[in-house]
Amino acid sequence: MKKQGYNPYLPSWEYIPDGEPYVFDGRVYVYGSHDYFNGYVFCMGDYVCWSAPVDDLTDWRYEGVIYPKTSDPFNADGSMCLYAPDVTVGPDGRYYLYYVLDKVSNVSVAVCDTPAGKYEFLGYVHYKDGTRLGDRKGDEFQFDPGVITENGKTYMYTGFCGRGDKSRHGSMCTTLDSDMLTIIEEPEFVVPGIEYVDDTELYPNGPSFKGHSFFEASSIRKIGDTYYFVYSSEVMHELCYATSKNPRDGFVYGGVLVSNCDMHIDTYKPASMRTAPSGNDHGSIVEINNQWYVFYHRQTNGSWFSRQGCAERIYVNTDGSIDQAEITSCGLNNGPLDGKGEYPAYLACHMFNPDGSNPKITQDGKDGDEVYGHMEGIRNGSILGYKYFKFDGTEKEISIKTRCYFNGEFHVMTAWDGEPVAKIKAEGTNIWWEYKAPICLQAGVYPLYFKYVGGGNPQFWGFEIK
Ligand code: FUB
Repeated sequence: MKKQGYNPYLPSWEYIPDGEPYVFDGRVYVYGSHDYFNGYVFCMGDYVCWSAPVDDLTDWRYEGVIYPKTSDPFNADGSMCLYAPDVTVGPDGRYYLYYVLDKVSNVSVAVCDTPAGKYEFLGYVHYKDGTRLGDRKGDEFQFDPGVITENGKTYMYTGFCGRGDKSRHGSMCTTLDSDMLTIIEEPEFVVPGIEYVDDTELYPNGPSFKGHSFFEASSIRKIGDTYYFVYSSEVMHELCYATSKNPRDGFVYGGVLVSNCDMHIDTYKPASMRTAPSGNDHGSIVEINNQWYVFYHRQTNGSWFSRQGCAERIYVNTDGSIDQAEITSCGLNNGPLDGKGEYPAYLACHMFNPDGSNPKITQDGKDGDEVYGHMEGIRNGSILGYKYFKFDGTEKEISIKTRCYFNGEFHVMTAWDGEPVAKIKAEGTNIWWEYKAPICLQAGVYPLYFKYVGGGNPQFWGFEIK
């Protein structure tokens, strides 16, 4: 079968959340945290990197471990986790990796001559007198650095603001010298946390952020002469953006870029309905071959600690605004998937039960085992959705593979609340077993949904359309 782009865009056994995508020398590199399958906390792994050529976003290459967690002098025993990193190219053309450890409020910096080689620890971001940022009395908590370098200066955005915590004001911008470590302009609050949206003295544009105040995941990009600050808001599942012409001041709320449960999207469901597990989110935007994408992550394995990178196409309007992208199964495919073909269950972008809970995408084996993901937690009324496909009207048969104890039917629909276009009877087996039914589809572009009607708990490997 022709290679296509999917969500998640990396193999289903890879768990890279907090993705920061960049194009360097004709390849897209994604820097992120490293979760484990069945992880019991966030970010249990070393930093690894993946890249793809800009002209084939289906061809991802594993670049290997770029930074072991024990490389940081504060973490020689490996007892802390590497949280969401970001990378920027310094004035010397080298690549600088910024991150925090999960239990330390200091920003660490590592450096490498190439985008995905072995990064070496360089130092901690510090004031001119050598005091580390985060250690000086009055310094606010340092978290999730997002960086951009221009004209010898690096603007670094950090912060984490929880509801009810008045000690946290918002995301702050700290300017660093060309050595990539020394502070030349002290932290300035740029986007308000939930406790300070109404503080117009601190944030003249604060009220524009109401309902979407800064929570975490600072990330920064520039389009033309405008800075786009991308962040995860107080509701966590959404990535929002704010814009300004000045990197240290004047940010105004722009909108939601994506929500990992498709909240707010009202084209195929009520705006408030969640069609996928909702959890924390982190990512950014990138232009690849003249097209813009938002990278974000989804919650896998029924857990917050096994997150996977996804991406959607976005469109920058002529006024600079960006509309919210729908979550899909297509990822970087730049269009719908082929109507005929075999599709593994883990490509589901929608999964929900009648009571609002969610079936889960999971995998057999242990972390690192290269086996395709499948779906579990399915019960009577569960709906699994895949979008979009381009059907040509010649499709004749649909088959599914299932296993486990159950007895029922999978209703195939082209809308989550639509009428079945096929019904596939299936029953429990010990191994993956195939069941088929004839199908007749109109030519066009639309999703496919599978609704389970019956008893027991089938596990779902995926489907094939011929
Ligand atoms: O991945 C660990 C933490 O979870 C990140 O630092 C946050 O942004 C959130 O995604």
